[in-house]
Amino acid sequence: MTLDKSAIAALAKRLEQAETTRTPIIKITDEYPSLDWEDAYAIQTAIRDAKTARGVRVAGLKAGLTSKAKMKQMNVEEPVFGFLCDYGAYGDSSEIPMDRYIAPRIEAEIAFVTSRELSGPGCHIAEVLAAIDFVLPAVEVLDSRYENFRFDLISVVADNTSVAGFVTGGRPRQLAELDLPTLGLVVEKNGEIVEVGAGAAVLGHPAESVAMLANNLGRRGEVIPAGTFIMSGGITAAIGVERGDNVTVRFQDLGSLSMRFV
Ligand code: OOG
Ligand code: MG
Repeated sequence: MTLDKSAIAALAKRLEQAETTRTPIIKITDEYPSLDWEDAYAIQTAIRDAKTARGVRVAGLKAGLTSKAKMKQMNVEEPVFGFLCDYGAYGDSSEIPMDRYIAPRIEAEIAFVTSRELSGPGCHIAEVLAAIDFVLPAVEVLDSRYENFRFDLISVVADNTSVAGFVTGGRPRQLAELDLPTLGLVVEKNGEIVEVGAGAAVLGHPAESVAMLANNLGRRGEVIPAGTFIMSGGITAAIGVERGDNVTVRFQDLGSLSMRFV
């Protein structure tokens, strides 16, 4: 930890303002080159606390940069973790207003809802599998608060891992009915196939990223409560969207999700 409380609070405020005013900022490590992981998660937590104090509900948790495609796209090597907000939730066939975002991107993910608490350190995939209530398809809407998506891992963690929203619904299924590593999906933009992928893109098995999330939270004195909606990380590279774009993701066994950017 390199920053004191007031510096953490000031950076949290700067990032939240960038989100609410849709005005991108220079990545924070340009100003504070020695920021570490602890600083980054402390800033993210300060953003969460400011939001919940205003009545925002945390709608779930997420892992990111869990696939080789995403790590390569973002030029980073480690997963990151963040939280989802109630105001970012969209159902299937939603219209998503472009004016809420700076430069949104979308990516396809497998999501879970848990039926019991998961905690780290020491959480492993078998515990996660035992705690999955059901599996559902999801699309994450990302929007970096940094200019031109220029960021590093520390900056992106502080920016709540670029969370902007999420679309979910589709056909929820029991884990035992599915083979998650071979579960395929097709991403279409305006009727054209733009990405294809399978669950194994996420750390070999998407439940693996939930174990990593529990272990990351454990280091910060937090747990994944029972009943948590968790996005396990992008299977495909994120694709940019513009006003008028229609996106449909077809998931094997989990139905499909559609959205229109307006
Ligand atoms: C960082 C967030 C990555 C994922 O699923 O890989 C992420 C970004 O790409 O802006 O959510
Ligand atoms: Mg994601």
